[in-house]
Amino acid sequence: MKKLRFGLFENAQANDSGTATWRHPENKRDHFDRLDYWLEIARMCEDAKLDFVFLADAWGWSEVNGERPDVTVTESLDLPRLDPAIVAAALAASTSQLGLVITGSTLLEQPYAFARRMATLDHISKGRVGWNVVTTGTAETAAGAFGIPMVAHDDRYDMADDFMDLVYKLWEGSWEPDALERDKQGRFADPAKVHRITHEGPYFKSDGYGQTSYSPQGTPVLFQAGSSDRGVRFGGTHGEAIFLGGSSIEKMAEQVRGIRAEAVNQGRLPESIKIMSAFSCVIGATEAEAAAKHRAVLDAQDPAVAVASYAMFTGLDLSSYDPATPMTDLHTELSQTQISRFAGLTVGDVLKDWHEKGVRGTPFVGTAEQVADEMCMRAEKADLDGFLLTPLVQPGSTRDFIDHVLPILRERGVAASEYEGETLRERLIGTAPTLGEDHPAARFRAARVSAS
Ligand code: 9WY
Ligand code: RBF
Repeated sequence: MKKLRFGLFENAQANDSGTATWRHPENKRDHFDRLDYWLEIARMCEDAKLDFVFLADAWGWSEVNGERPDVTVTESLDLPRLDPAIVAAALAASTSQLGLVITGSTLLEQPYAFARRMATLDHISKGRVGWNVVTTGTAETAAGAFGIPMVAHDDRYDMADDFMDLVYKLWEGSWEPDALERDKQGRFADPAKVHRITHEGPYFKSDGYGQTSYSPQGTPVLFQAGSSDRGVRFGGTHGEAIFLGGSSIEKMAEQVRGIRAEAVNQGRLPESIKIMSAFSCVIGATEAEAAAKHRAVLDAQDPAVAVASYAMFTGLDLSSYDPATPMTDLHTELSQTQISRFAGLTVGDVLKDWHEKGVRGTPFVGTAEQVADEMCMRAEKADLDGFLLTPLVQPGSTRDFIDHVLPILRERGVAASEYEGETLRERLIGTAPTLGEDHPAARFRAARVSAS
């Protein structure tokens, strides 16, 4: 079996992923706005040689029929939160090897400024940065806050394709990798190697020079998590690492085949994309202890969270439907995955389930040995390259995984014990520090553009 990769899912807010476990007595996530919280998490991950910490982001919040329910604030559903790029910058200073992956929205960011921010992070972290490209699941409330029109789901992906072309030009085409000379007796940089870029796309325009020189990875490692049809097409085109929501093994195996086939359609090697499934677990010394721990997590949560939280991801008020309504009768322009993953279930089923799962799959509850068995089986049967650990209680859930499951996976030879390579791309994707020639960004490289 191949060596698996591991990342930790995090979020710079008190809760995440549609659940609200901040009240759990051992959960420290309510202090997400203190640097100490993040320093502890990053230290724990780097000491355990995890590949990266991932910070999700959504900008928006929950509204039900145009109103913000009080539970959004009383249980802290996406309000308040911090800026993940700034948290990542702080962690670049406190770590030396851990990958730092942040979510960035192609709907809400300004590509010229965003390209500079990501390149800055890549420089100061010496090539440890990744970008989870999202079109933003909470597009409606976020668009209102930004004062821009709402853009429909698939149109947001067209916009994202245009955004990518522009940032590729800035990262790959403006400064050649050897433009900087920093020679006090000579010159700082070679003018022949700093190119003007122009972009006249359907959504974005730019004319000028990238402000950052070529960073260690050029383009940050590109992550993608969209599992709608249009999202998979986008991921197969641009993604280097793809997150799956974590469902049944059969469904994941089908998704993995679809993603690899899409990569081939786009002229890329199927194995050039690393696919990582989200995975939550509750670990105990015995099954009974694990089950009791899981119950304590569920009991810490206010049941009123479910309706508001589902509305945040889809804009739909599930409590207003007949519980017998098939989920496939619903439609959203926000996160379509949150409808399609429930095919075959009813509105009533989902309302019951959401409290336990939110946007994640069902947590796996058992002993460390059972968790390790489950992970190996999922990886093998669904052809996964690794897991995105989605903790229920922090730092406890991650600590449990590191202390009890990781040693078993190491013993079985499926988890690395040391960091190999310098940059995140070398470690995670297993290639050179910069993008390969089969990636669409390569067509914007300065040398190629000036030769044509
Ligand atoms: C996240 C993980 O509808 P899609 O499934 O194509 O605009 C829709 C877009 O938000 C979603 O795409 C998708 O990218 C949702 N998504 C995530 C999905 C998964 C499976 C593991 C992490 C995700 N992280 N959407 C984010 C995120 O941080 N922000 C976001 O808006
Ligand atoms: N965020 C979305 O906006 N839409 C999604 O469909 C979505 N699905 C997710 C699935 C999993 C398994 C995980 C771990 C995260 C997902 N997220 C999604 C990201 C994240 O939880 C969210 O954007 C938070 O910032 C909101 O609490």
